[in-house]
Amino acid sequence: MKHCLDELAVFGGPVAFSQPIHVGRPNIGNRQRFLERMQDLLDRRWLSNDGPLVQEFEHRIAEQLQVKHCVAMVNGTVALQIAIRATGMSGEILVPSFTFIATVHALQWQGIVPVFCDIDPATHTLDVSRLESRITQATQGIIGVHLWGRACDVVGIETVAKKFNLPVIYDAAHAFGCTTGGKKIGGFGQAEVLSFHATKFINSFEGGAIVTNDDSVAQRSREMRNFGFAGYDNVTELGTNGKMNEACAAMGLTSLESFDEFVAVNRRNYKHYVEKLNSIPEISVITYDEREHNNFQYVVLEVSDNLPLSRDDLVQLLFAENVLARKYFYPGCHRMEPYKTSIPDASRYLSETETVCRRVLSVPTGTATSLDDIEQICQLLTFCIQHADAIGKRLRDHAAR
Ligand code: T4K
Repeated sequence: MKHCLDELAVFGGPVAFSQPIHVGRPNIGNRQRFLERMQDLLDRRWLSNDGPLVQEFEHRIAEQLQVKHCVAMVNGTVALQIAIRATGMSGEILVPSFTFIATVHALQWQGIVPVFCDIDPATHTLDVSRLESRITQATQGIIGVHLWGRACDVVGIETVAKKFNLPVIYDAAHAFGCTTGGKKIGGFGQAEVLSFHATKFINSFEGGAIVTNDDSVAQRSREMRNFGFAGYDNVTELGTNGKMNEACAAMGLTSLESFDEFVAVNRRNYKHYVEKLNSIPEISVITYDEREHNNFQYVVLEVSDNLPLSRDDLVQLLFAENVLARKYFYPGCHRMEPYKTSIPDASRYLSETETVCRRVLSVPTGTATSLDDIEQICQLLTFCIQHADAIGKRLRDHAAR
């Protein structure tokens, strides 16, 4: 608890946390179960290439999401690249700029031109009312991103897609276990793509998956992840190595067994942040629709522009205290290379993206973050906001020296 400005670490006071408190600290499930699975896979001497644990992982995910097919992948980025090819996307594809860079790189990596569309500032996902105005003769598809696990306007997107006969893929890297309109995310569009990276609430160290109800997309994805092999000695098209290995599947399966516990902890943490911060008008915590299933994987704050302290000042203050809050997804993909150079005028039509990028702040959560940690983080934020004028002035004096 800080009582005066001199006690802030940024001004030489004691650091609030002796160890860094990260956003994205992995959730670890039952160690014993994981180690048993590792022993089994070593005994079996089947380490990769569509092994039994990968098949079981795929089966569990398809069952949980009520989709016909799940094709496990080495990571979410390669899963996106393969989904884009397997659905026949080319030319120009509409995509939000307010997403993790992997969504857009997955297109560019294959020579596809991303065309950025602005977001709705209330949902942080594609603004469907602006989608049509970005469509041209060259448009070949749409990628929506269910950011923070909050679904895009799937109905609106599908309506536009139908009108222009465009395939749709959803980047559901954040949305495992979430619903929209009571329906599980996973079965929308031609395919949806999941990530099981270490920082995701269900993790397989590194991992991802394509989930789809389309038999042909599933079949092509399966072959493409295995160099294009359609059987021994028979390659039918361009493929890559996108296979998940057995150790990752062992972690994924173990992690899945703790699904309910991880969601409960995330939910508890999220509620605690809301309770502690809701009296501060300059900070709002993004909301989750209580009628839906949410995984609460991200706790995202929006810092008001009407504050003498900017979001970046708060990040500086928190980092000094060993709270490694993140500015996901600042500055927007359009302000990063190669898009900054190839689409230099993008900010002209991405005003909401730019505003949201300036405000967002992801704070630590997950099973490695205790309620006590959250209490202290909220106290720090509250202290900083209460003394925003004086802290802002002193930060700028320091910077000017
Ligand atoms: N689409 C979207 C919308 C995504 O958000 C992502 C990934 C993808 C697609 C692609 O999926 P993958 O190909 O990754 O499966 C992290 C993750 O690496 C990335 O998976 C995630 N999104 C993104 C939002 O966050 P960075 O560059 O911020 O990660 P990094 O290394 O800074 O780690 C984040 C924090 O987690 C650090 O403070 C340290 C902590 N950490 C991390 C790891 C790996 C740990 O404590 N232990 C660990 O093992 O991207």
